[in-house]
Amino acid sequence: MAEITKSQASQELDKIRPQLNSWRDAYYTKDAPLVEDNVYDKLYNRLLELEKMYPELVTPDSPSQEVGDETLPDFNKVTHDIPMLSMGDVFSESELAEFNDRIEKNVGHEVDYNVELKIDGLSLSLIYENGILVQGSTRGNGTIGENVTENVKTIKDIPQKLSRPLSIEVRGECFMSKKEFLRLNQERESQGHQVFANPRNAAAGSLRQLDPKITASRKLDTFMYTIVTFDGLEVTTQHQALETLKELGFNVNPTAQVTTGLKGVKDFIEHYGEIRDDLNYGIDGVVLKVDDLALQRELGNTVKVPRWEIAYKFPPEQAESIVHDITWTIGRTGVLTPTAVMDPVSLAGTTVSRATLHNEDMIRQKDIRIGDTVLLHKAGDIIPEVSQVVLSKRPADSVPAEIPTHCPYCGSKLIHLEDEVALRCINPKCPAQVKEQLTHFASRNAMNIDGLGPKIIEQLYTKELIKDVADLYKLTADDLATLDGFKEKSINNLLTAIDNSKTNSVERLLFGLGIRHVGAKAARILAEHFGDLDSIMKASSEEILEVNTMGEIIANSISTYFENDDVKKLINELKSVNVNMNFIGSSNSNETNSHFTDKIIVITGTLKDYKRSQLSEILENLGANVTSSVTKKTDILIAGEKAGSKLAKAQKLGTEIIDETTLSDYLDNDKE
Ligand code: 1X8
Repeated sequence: MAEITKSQASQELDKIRPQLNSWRDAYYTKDAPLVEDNVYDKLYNRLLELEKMYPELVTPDSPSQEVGDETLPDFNKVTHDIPMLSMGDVFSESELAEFNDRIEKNVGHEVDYNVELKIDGLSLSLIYENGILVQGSTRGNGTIGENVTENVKTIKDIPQKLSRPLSIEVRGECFMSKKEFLRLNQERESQGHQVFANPRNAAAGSLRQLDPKITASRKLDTFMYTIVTFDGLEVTTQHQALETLKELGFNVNPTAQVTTGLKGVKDFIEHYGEIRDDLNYGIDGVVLKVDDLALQRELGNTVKVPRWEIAYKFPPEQAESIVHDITWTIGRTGVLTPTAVMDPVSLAGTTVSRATLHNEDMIRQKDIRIGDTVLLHKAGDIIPEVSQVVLSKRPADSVPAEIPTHCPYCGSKLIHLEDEVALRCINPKCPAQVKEQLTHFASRNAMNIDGLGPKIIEQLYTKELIKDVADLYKLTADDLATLDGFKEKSINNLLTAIDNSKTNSVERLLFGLGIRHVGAKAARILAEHFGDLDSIMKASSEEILEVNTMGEIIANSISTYFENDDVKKLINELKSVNVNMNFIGSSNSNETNSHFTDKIIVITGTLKDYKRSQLSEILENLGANVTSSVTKKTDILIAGEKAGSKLAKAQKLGTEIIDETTLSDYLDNDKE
């Protein structure tokens, strides 16, 4: 590193500190980061470097002097009697070896480590009295955290009562699964709300809610990993602590291993570095803990971090590409979403050529322009995103990206509803929106019309054979014969599928209409409660509010929707073509059901048509649980080419084994 003078260092520090503080504020108090972790880390490390060079320049309010995290002003505070420390981190195997050397020198011999995954969530402390949950709190600044007890009580995998009447404090990580994160963001995007940048921010934003109902509506999970006070428990090692936590009723991450010295650590890091895309939760590294608790106490803590544990952080997976275009796609509720179209690059296991830019604000904040070279990463290991523009590579003639003022599909003026960040087209006849609505109506969880996907809808709409969902039921064989590639068999199949959908239980119709805020689940609850569509249409917002879990937003949205004369006309047309308007019951419900629903699935070998992470996502969306190793519990092994030991094991256990062709057949049946 180049030496710099004290006055240069001081000038640089004056720039770095406010920058870091504003990033920290956005990250911790607003749960909306402005930059990627590694961009923050890099500047933070520069701060440490300069302060190390000139310790006299350290100020009491420097970001380096804080333990981390802030608390929201609206929450009651709790004091952590035993501080929730952060952890030292290292970024290379050589630094890991230095950590191990220090320990061995201190102790005088090799030690056992418990190696655990570092979960990308937020730390949580839980206090039980006589086995009953009495307090849940966030880490806050390590000493003072936020009291989130009522919110914590809505998290399903946290026991309200332990299997034994102990008075103890335990700690762990609260996180949102990738699947729930995708669901929540889809919902938020369609409602015009700002999407969460990654599962960790979504978890923080969901836990740190003044209204516990909101926390309850977002599925949060936990992995607990520390017993802080033992209340007579006979536990002498970290791995016993994990076993005990499990016995007491907590969710414990199943991957932890004990290893002597650093022997097994490299393999552990390598393995989970490779399969992290396949896990349903985000991890950002691996934690090494001295296994022997007595030894932990002996080693003690420095001012900020324990000496007996360290986090190895995975390197960020990044790639560079050039933005050729920024396109705006429209959803069925009229929200326009910008996407950067780029040269294809390989990033964390998949080829990426598009990245969502979420909304106008993000384009402005990051000043992303056509022609820019950008750094890409995957948010929460899944969604390709632009981290930042490489300004040094910006062309001289570059101009800021244009934000459309009119709908690219119908030309109507775009607006922001209330104080939404999203740009919306509010023309109900906008062809792009209508096509999206038709596609939604036919989709699996709605009317489930097999074979009626976006491409066919596009043709039907362009040929003016359909303009709304009622027209689907008036299509004839002659109409369908005009579609590309449609012959007798395909015509009959589609007509039968459309005809069959008339007998669906009414929640499918209710969801398929695409009423704002009415998801598949709300539709089912309403259908079950009211029994038929007429009763729902007649219900006042007050009557809807009386239904369990329905809030004001849904209630108002439903009554407003059905007040509309065009909607009334549409429902009458659907009635006249005999679309069922009654609740039939769960056998015909809109819950996903496929060959893979509720199955525990392992994927192995090389697949031709699917990236592993994409396939995992598809299967998880069908309700499957994709795991990494074959055990007695595994229901299905999907075996690609060159499948090795996992295939042998599945054969031995008699597990159902599916090759790629069979897989495609099942998925084709499940589609649309
Ligand atoms: C933070 C985390 C720890 C563990 C997993 N995920 C984390 N984010 C673990 O110990 N398995 S420990 C920790 C901390 O001490 N700050």
